[in-house]
Amino acid sequence: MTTAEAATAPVPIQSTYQTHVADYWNAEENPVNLELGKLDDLYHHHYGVGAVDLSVLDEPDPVRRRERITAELHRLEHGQAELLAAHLGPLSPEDRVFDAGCGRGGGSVVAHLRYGCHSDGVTISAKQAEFANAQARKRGIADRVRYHHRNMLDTGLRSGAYAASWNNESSMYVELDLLFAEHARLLRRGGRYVVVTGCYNDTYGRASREVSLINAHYICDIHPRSAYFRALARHRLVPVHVEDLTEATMPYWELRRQADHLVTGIEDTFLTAYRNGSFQYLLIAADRV
Ligand code: GPP
Ligand code: MG
Repeated sequence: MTTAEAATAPVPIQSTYQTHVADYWNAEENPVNLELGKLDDLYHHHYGVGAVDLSVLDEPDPVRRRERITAELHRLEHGQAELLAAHLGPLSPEDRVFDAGCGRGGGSVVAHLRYGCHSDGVTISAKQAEFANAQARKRGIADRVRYHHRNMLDTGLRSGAYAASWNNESSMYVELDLLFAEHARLLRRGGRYVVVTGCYNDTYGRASREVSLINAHYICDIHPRSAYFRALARHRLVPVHVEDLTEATMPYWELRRQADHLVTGIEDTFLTAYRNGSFQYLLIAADRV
């Protein structure tokens, strides 16, 4: 058997909320995701980190300007995916990883290219799973990188079969206790879990207006920072590295808000949320003990 599936697990009966989330992702065709992904067939559904080359905004030729902004945003998103992947290792080509909420599949490809490992990605959107599998076939890696149309809370994948797993901006769609119970089940002892997430800042108080607007925009439910650590501890996941990426992601949003051909309308809300201290962009790496 080349896959860690115990059996063919259909998408379990899901809540009305989960159906609406799936509807969103089945319909989603934002240029900010498709135009960036097209550049090298790495389709990401997360934001970027790192310093921006602002000279792209001064490009005099309007067509070239658009191209350079698109490429710069993609470079920053790719940098985020590489940062997450770096925390999964070391891994060998025999190892298997689990990509929870895999979207159009970019993160699993990044992990595979870095480590040669097998990957199972899970998405609640049939369309995303189909798209991601087509990309893996096109790259000739479909025997090692597979995407499944399933619920990440109840994957049907094999217990203890995974050396590493992650959520890249997908944990705000689910109850953390259910999510971490599934990661703890799938990870072998000593395995590594990584989450990159937007969370609301407990020191601010409760969810700010901007956090609520982000929730409404994506149909998600952003958790407070504290909820992550409580839930990880309840599920034998012990943080080994915590990084506040808030400063590192703000340049991405500064550039994205000026990318007229790519904006979705949520850009200023993210910047305000980060600036008023109500929202944080966080990476947590944890060991499964
Ligand atoms: C980005 O996906 C992430 C989410 C939708 C989850 C919400 C994330 C938070 C940090 C709150 P995307 O790349 O599809 O979004 P967009 O279309 O805006 O680029
Ligand atoms: Mg995006």
